[in-house]
Amino acid sequence: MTDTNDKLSMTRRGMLGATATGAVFAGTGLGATLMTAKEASAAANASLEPGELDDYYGFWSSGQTGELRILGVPSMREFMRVPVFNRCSATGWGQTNESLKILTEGLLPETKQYLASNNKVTYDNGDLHHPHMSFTDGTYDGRYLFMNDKANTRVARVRCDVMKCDKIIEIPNAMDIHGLRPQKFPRTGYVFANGEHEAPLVNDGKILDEPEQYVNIFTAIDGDEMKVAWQVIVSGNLDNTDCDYQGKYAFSTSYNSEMGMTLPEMTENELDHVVVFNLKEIEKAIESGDYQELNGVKVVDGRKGQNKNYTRYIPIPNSPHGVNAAPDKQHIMINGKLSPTVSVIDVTKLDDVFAGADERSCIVAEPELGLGPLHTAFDNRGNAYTTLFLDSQVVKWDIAKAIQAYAGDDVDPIVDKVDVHYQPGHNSTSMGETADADGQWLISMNKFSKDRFLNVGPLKPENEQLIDISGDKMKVVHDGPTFAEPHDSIIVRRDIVNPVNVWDRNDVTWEDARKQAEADGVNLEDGHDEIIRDKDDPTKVRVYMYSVAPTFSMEKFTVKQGDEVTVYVTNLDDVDDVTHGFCMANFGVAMEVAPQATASVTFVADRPGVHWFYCQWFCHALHMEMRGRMFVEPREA
Ligand code: RUQ
Ligand code: CUA
Repeated sequence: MTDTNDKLSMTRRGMLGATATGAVFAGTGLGATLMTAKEASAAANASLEPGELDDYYGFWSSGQTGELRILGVPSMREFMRVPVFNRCSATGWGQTNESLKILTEGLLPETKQYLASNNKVTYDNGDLHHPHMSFTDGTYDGRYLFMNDKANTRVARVRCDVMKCDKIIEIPNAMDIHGLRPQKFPRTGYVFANGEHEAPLVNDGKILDEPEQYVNIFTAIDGDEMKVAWQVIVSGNLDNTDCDYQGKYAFSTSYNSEMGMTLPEMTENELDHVVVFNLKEIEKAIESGDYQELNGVKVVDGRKGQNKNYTRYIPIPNSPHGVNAAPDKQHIMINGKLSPTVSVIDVTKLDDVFAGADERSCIVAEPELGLGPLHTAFDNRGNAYTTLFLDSQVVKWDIAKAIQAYAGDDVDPIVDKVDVHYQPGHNSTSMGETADADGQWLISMNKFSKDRFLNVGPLKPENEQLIDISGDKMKVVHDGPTFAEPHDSIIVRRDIVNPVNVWDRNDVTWEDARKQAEADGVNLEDGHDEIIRDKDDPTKVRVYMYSVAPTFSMEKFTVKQGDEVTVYVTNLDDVDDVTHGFCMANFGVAMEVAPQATASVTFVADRPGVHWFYCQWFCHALHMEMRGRMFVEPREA
């Protein structure tokens, strides 16, 4: 057993007694390793006893899987998968009427048309990179999580009270939303979203090889309304974004300032830039009418050379990637990627830059850290932690010392380096992207796992490592394999997140079902059991039933072949954790119905005969018996 494994196998309870002695023997039997009490207690905290609760919620993206995941930190146990941009077999996300409403109502008209021509009503894939929580006064407020879909240019919101997605909007004019961050101050407020890829401003098939006609689009979304507030046209591809703690500026890294289409063209220049957006000036432009309206959105021109105060382009070494605001509320880290440096912007110097000072005058440090810096996270002691993709390391560095070194002092800002396995992309620290950073844990999200786990074939999991950063030295304490492909995560103190245990019967999620039931004279709030044939369209049948473990209220119902059937199931159990499901076997229909929720699904009953529906969520000792029959009478000849 390795040193680390020995430590992890120690229990927190065991350690509590042991720490008093000052030093303890980790592991059992011969070959035990001596470690200090502090090390031991830190390592022990990473392993929880069965039944013990984590200190933090981790919200994870899932990349091309398209869902949001909830993990516990430090245990790294996965608690839940929240479907967002994907189709979920278990919950019926992408099939229930309630989810289809959310998945379709924010799509652009031309997208709906395109999908219809492919016999679809919505996309069933997505590429979710960046989950971020809403803020109030510079720290998480537990209201919402926002996330991007790079694959189909969407932004989604998840309600933290029920941990379900409630809004998805497609962003017009932009191509492929990548970087995303909520406004930190005074509150969210805006959600900033970067269009990654450039396109002709009017992209109607008339322009291909005229690079000067291509633009990129930065979008500010109203996070309360989930509507686009405004957009800015910029020069260069937008990668990641973040904003200050003053509510004045947002930042986007931009590679390909050349606006090239091929790799050699895109990496020609020595310098790319970070675009700084002046929120007040842009809002003024919207008020005063200095915008064009494109697809219903007010779009401000912030391209280079416009000589307006909407944007500034700060030269940064070639191809910067991550942007991270430090909890000191003053410094913004621009991660070099192709350059071994992180460029540090001092936000207090930006007013001068907008007043005409040299663009680079806001750079107060540019430490050389190692190869392939991608993202930076923070503790509450003035340190930054940057992932080095090419070096497969995380480097811990002192922000104040980096500033002194840039000013000419002979100091080395690098405090520590640790090997990670392998090729890290994002990292995140506990509360590290808020003013309440607490310097306890760091997750290194590594793109390759190679030899860290049993081989599962050519497609391997990613590896996320938990690193204890509470001491001077970083310490890797846990490997966590994950499936395709979490990019980013946030680690939120558990007292901030307070989901409910059962749904409120008045929840807005099934508003349409409630209205339909009302029109049909059915009371969803109590025992009900009705089959309603639509008066205007007699091929439409609505079946209302409820569930109380271990039965559906309906033992059988009859429809005609070819009927369009909508089944509404209301779960009248109000007991914590008694979720039912409704699966119509051989009809490709299944959905989750959580306690006190109503869910509905529509299908065409085009298979005559007896068909069983059953509860597909284990709910009771008699769960297998929780079933009923749909009888489909053959179409009259
Ligand atoms: S980006 S690995 Cu999609 Cu967040 Cu940097
Ligand atoms: Cu209800 Cu299983």
